[in-house]
Amino acid sequence: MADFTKAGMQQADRAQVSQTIQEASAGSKYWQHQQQKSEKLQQQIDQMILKQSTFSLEQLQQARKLADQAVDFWEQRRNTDRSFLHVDMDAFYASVEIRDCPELQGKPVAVGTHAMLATASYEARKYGIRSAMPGFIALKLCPELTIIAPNSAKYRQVSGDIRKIFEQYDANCVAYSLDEASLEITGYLKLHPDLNPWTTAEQIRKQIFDTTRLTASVGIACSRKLAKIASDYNKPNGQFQVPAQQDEIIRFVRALPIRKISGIGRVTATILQDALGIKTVQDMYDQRHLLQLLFKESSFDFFIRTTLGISESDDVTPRERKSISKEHTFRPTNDPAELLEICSILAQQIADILCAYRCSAQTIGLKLKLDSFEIRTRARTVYTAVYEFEDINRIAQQLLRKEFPIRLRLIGVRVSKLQKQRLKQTKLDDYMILPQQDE
Ligand code: DCP
Ligand code: MG
Repeated sequence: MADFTKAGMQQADRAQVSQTIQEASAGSKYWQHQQQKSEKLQQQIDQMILKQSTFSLEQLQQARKLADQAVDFWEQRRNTDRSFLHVDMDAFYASVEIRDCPELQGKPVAVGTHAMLATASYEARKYGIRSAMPGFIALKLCPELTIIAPNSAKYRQVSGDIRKIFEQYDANCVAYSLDEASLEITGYLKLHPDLNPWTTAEQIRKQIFDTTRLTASVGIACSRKLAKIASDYNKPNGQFQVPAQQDEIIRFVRALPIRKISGIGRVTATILQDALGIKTVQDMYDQRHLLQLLFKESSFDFFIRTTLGISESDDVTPRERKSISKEHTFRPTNDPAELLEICSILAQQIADILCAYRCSAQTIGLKLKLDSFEIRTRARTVYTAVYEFEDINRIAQQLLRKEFPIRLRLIGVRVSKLQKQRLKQTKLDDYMILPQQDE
């Protein structure tokens, strides 16, 4: 199902896009499996509805009291003194390609392959085309679409250039991918009293454009998470500020559909909506007593903080990441070339993230979902941590080749044992494989 909450997708004809995808995704096993999955989810929802009907008035009142105490607890810890910008390039790969080939200006353009698109220009999004969609389906939605093969080296060059700009504002800026970073500008603003968060965002966007001829969108807020959400508000080529005041923050978050909150995925959203009627963050706040009764403490706490727009922490040392993974679901195939291609696109995505994080990985793993839905994992640990696309791809493809012949519907690539340094791989390392434990 296409994700119409993505920027630029609002104009697409939903019914027609869904129909085209369904027709092209023929293969009843997929739908059968979706069906089973939703039956299980439905049971969970039914149980929750049943449980709700057993609560006494006293229990509900007590739960409301506890929920309000949690609200007070977090309100006392609210901090609106810090300023964050979340910068995200617009239709990144596609914009780079259009910049370098002006005939494409104003035309629907996607970057990727027959098997999978990495992204699409805003022009292409009007047709419902988006990242992770197979190129052949995109061409059905829009036959005049131009699909360009990814040029990773170019995107990294731009990523390095914008990174240098970000570091002028925050030496500890956090990059989440090649095109997206979070900056704390609290310190910068103290040194530049003539600027404010809004004008600083304008200045950064101008600097990015002058350096790269590309546009970016910026979210401005007093927490990283709010800034990220805000970065999507005036996309493309815009900026949006959540004022650093308690009432404004609450107004902003309460209006959001719960799916816009990072940490609330499809399953949680379905449960909240179907069992509790929660569609927006305001609904979540209104039902806080039920959330207190039905969910475990840590989830409840997360929901309460969400309704207040309060992050757990905005400090730079986020929980050290243990692994990075990317996966892709597709129409089942046993075509070795197609499987190797998908594997290689995922290896590229992982390499890009490692590049943004400036780290390397010692273990490279594969997750394979067979046509039968059986899941297999394979992994390999090498002596010297790797980070280049070529190295990750070679190891991932070796693992995949060993499984041939195989008919798959999903491939995932996962790297773990992350290291904070990047040492050049030597040829010798290929032969120095550490004893293997499948993770
Ligand atoms: N990307 C990818 N595969 C995905 C998602 C993204 O290869 N499933 C790549 C291509 C994108 C880049 O990462 O250009 C940045 O991802 P974004 O989610 O920021 O998407 P865009 O920058 O393309 O579009 P937007 O304007 O919505 O930010
Ligand atoms: Mg982007």
